[in-house]
Amino acid sequence: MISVVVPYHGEQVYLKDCLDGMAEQVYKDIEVIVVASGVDIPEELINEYKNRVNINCIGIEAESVSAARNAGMDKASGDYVCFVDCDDYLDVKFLDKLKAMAEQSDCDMVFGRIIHTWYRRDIYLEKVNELEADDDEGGNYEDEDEDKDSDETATGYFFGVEKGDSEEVIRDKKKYACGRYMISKRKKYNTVTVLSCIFKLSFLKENNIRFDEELLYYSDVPFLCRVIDKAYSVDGDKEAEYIKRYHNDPIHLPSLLQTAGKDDFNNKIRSYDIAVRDIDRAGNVRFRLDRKLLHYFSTEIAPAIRKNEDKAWRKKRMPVIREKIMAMDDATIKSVGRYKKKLVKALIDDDLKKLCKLSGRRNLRNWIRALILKPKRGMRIKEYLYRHRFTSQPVLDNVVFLESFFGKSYSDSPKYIFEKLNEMYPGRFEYVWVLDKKRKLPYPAKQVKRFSVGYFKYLGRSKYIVFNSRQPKYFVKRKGNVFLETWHGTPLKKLVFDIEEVVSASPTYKRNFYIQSRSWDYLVSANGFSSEVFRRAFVYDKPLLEFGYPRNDILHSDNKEELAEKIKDKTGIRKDRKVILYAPTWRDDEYYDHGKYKFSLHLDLKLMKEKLGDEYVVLLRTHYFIADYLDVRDLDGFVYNMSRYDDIAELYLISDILVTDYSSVFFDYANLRRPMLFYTYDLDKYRDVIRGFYIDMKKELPGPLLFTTEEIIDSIKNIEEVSAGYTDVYDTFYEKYCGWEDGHATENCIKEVFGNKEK
Ligand code: C2G
Repeated sequence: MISVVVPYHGEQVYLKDCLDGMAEQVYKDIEVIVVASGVDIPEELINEYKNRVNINCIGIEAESVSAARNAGMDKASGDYVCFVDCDDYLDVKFLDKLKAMAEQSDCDMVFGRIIHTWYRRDIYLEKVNELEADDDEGGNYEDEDEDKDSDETATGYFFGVEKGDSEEVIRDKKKYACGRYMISKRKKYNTVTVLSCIFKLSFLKENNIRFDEELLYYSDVPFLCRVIDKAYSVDGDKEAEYIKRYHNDPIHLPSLLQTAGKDDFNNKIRSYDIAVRDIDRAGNVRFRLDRKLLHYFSTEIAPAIRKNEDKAWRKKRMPVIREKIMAMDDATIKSVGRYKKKLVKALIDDDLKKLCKLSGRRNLRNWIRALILKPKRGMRIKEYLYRHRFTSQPVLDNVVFLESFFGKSYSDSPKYIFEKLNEMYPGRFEYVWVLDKKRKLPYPAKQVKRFSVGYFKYLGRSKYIVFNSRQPKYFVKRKGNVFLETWHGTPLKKLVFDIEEVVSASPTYKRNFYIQSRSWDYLVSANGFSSEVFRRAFVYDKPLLEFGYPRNDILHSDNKEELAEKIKDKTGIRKDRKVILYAPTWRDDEYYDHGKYKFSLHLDLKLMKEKLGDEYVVLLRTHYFIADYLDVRDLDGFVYNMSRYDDIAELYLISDILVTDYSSVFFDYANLRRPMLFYTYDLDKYRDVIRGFYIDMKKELPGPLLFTTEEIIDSIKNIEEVSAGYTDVYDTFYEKYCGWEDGHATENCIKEVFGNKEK
């Protein structure tokens, strides 16, 4: 029998996946021991599994993984014991394969391999099945690069293979190099782990091998060191897969390592100390462990010493690491490369200057190497200038730096803030606009391309920053900076921390968003609903500007008709027809590349021309993420492609009906109280699979959900009747989402942010 010990510390959301993985194991002779440490036993959940798997739960007071694993081991009655974290899950054949190998070679320990994923189990399995199906059709998913970067069979890899099978077994190609982010490319993850292994219980007991309960982190290291040191036979099977889940929400649901923080020097050193205490000084395990410490010293500690100006910090760390390294065998130090040897010498000589010089030179070498070898060379140089030059130069107190939709247009709230600032405070500020293509602007402003040197210069030096999306990850918030984040829409689609599973976005999306939004000083919210969502989904607790959207002021202006005439003149849209604006959003799952999305037109514009051409024209407006520029030349005079037109608010003004889908455009358009139709041909997929919505579209939207072009045509032909059916719903909708809009949002936001800051 195999006893599977699962430490549990309240992570209910994950435990189900873990237990499903156990219940579906091909090898049935198992006992699962869930050990709740410092939290209530999840009895209800455990009971649900009692008839599917032999399962028990015990509770302990201590709140540590080591204590939980030990308690589990004490309860275990199997021949073998296996440790599984409750946020991970096993492939169904995992235990079967390892048990077979353990018996075949009479091993004290057998290891499988770790596959990293960001997905919950059902999505993971779906992806694997898709791949296997593709594989059957001759597809090839093996990816050498991914393979090199993963720390699969991390344990075996770290300890070498002297007691096991050939290196091939451990480093063989990965079968499931699949899914955009399914398998992490990070190498740095803790590489010594008991996960993905099974151990002979009698062997552990005879040698009194347990987890050190003093250690909150890295207790696997001493445990494994002892196992390998004492084991008679160790073997590995790459086919046995342990699925390790990365946590994409390190803020609310951090993994143990994510709580350790960046500077976990003390934790690592303690774990090293305990590990060396009980192993053979002259043995191979000690040799490898020491090399690992030397690596840690050269790649992390030395650069940290170089970068950290804090003398006390250095003083504490240098002697500690020196003592460890001095106690090492000469042969170990001789075995490392020249650079490490020199660093060790500087450390032993207590020559701080030399140590910093060496590390600095290495850093420069790595940087140049990366520059030569990696793409985006120019970007790296500019980023370097940003970090090391522009952000050290004085802040330009009168400069306002503005960007809308990543520099793709002169539009949205930043546009209106810019114009109003010029009206309210003529000559007080200088302006820099991020714009991919030069525009004629109504007021003087410098224009820089996104990611040009000028862009980085003003990103680094401008006092005021006004963006409607996120700024780059490496943005440095400077003392004196005022960051006004206008955002770009009332949310229908779930945002950041409200999204349970980030399937399409980068798995680091939540973490990055969290870091980026820490720099914001003000966030614009158009209604109470948005305020509530932003506070929670962005974990944002700084001031909200609750006046409505600056970009919507124009929709409340007294001279709307006059403006509309001018816009029609400017765009050349024929005036003898009414205007339908079709403005759909983007689809997360249809993309070419990062930020470049596909759009396939489902609306039959030819049919629309045939049926509505005498009375209407259509403005086709795709989302700014859409890379496809739809060719509608054969519908000239009926369809106008306005996808590259700067400001959608101007298109709202000239249109009589809006057709959209899940885009936030409808919250804004409602300010005009004009009719809206929702062309939601893929509603179920979009809502349930891709995103998840905040509101019930069927109940709350002030217009019908339609699924075919025929239905759209029919509704347009009877638009008055259709609209009449939504009068009450429209009123409620308007009240909830447009209630704050009074045409003065821009002015009010400016007063808050720039108001009392006269110089
Ligand atoms: N937009 C546009 N043309 C479209 C769609 C959108 O100009 N065809 C503009 C509108 O100003 C809209 C904004 O882009 O309000 C955001 O677009 P959404 O379709 O709502 O999608 P997204 O960019 O994902 O933002 O909280 C808002 C959400 O984050 C949605």
